[in-house]
Amino acid sequence: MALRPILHFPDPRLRKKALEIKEVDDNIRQLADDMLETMYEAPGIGLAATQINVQKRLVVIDVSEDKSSPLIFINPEIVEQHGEREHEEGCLSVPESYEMVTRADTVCVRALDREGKQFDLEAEELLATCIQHEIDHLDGKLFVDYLSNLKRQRIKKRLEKQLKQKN
Ligand code: GNR
Ligand code: NI
Repeated sequence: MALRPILHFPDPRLRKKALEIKEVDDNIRQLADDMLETMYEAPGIGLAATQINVQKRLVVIDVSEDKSSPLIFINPEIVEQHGEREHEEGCLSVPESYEMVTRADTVCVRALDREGKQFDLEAEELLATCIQHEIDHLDGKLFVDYLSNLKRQRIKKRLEKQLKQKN
């Protein structure tokens, strides 16, 4: 197991599109375990491989209260979606920003599990929001892209300033 550093907006590597995983092997399972460890340590409720600079379509999520329900999604796709709902979002790649984002209310996601077996999952509430947020990461998209240019610029300036102070 290993912790992996998380990229921060506006790092251009967060804009790369992740590639389909052709075979679910031990390397992919190891990557998923590292991502879960990194997510729990952060702490966060989800993590996409893009956030740790790996261009593979792999997402981990745990929205349970006691962090007892790790979910792994390989090559996730939304195959059905219904309604609209606003929810406050944050992102480990955009520290200390929390903003309302409108997304689908419920989704059906299709993915492969850690054995490479396909499954469908109906999601609502926080899980539905999180799945959409994570699939966006795989496509190089961030929740700040749904905000006004002004808000996004403010967040960018703040994070760039923080980065300079650290270096
Ligand atoms: O930890 C996280 N919380 C969260 C809250 C509302 C909507 C989405 C999220 S995902 C985020 C972790 C993260 O950045 N995943 O990419
Ligand atoms: Ni995120």
